[in-house]
Amino acid sequence: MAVVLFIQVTGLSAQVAKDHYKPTDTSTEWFEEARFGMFVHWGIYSMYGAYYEGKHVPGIAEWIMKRGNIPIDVYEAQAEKFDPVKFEAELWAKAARDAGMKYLLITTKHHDGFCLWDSKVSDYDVIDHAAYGKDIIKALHLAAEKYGIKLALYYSILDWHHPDVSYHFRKGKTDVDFDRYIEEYMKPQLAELLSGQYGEVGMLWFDGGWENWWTFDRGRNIYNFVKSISPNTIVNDRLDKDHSKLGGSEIGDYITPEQNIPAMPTSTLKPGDVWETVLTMNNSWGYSKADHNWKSPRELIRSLIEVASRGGNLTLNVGPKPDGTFTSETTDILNAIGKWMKVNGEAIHGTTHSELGVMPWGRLTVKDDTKYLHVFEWPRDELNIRLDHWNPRKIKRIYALANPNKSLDFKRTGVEVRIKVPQPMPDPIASVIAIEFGPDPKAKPTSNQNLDQ
Ligand code: FHN
Repeated sequence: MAVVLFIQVTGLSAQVAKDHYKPTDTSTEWFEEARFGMFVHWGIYSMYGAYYEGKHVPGIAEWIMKRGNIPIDVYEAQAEKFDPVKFEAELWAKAARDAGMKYLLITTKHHDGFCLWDSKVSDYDVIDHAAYGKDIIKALHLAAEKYGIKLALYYSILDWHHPDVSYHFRKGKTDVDFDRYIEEYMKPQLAELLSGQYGEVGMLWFDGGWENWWTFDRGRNIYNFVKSISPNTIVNDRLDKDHSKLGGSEIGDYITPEQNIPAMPTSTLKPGDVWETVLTMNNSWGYSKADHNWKSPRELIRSLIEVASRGGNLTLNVGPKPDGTFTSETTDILNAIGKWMKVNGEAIHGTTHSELGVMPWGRLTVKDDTKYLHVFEWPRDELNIRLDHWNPRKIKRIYALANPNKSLDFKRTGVEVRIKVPQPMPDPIASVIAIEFGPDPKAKPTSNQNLDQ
């Protein structure tokens, strides 16, 4: 994608084309280093659990207000009862940390408009409106800090509750003003979230810009506003009117494919672009009593590997129950991923894609002078790999992450390396073999280097 910037030069417009997605200078280093994070969808919709008036409302559960046509006053009355007595921010942060996740992205305000922090420009929040009366974002900020993970905040552009933009629910209301919502509500709320009371917010994740009133200029205006308050906060690509073509957004610091792992490269997505796949554990983002379609740890761990091998992040969703606890399925999945990450996390964090691409036996990631071979199909005897880009003569050592002290025997024939693998496969989901190279691993072999051994 070509981002086109117009720069005023002595009164004349000079056009500068950038051929890289990232349009700002904001560093995304921590985010790329992280590679894995937790998304949390939690709010009043969690209380319904996809049921309204005793009936199941199909579709993603956080949309129940819209899908179930729940009137604003009924939803408000439900919100008054929000009292997650078992919520412990530290348990969430610890669960994320133990699963190998490096950031926690929470819905401060989803499409229903209810705010999980103490907003001064709204009474429709967890302090003023709900039984709970405590600032959830503050608790998560402190817990995230304690467990060494970054706090990231989701904010919905559209709002089914605010009088100026909730026309779906306030039929016939004509005195609406979209810019009033932006200037007098959205911006002050963002300023609250970025004021420092929740620490330095790692990233802001906008969503819901598909309604007609949202425009490219309004998106750019919000982007600049965020950067003017918190220049280090990275911002996703959804402030642009149309972010649906991956890498096609002209506003934002990173790309957010949803429920899919994009091919790499494509005409708009290139190695070096910063992107994140957001993925649910079952079908719904918010808690649903009806959704039992849980993905297996195997599928999710392999998705994490797939994403990392293409140079992206995985942000895996959790939909907590209304009392503030995770479902047992969620906890089991997080524990299984954590177990795998404890052994293999170094092959995910801080890695990037490998130019070698997809292997018949699995995937690859790269960090500094080490190549990580994520093996799905474990061979009976030897694992073969062609090192077209790196010099096999520079290999220092090969070992399995499950047993890093034991070096594995290997043979080199030309650019092909045959690694003798231990039996049985250390982890049937994916086992990682590290090939450690000496300095300058890409240097071409010299004429007197015999590659066969
Ligand atoms: O409508 C939302 C949905 O509820 C959920 O928040 C996801 C998360 O990426 N985003 C929107 C759909 O694109």
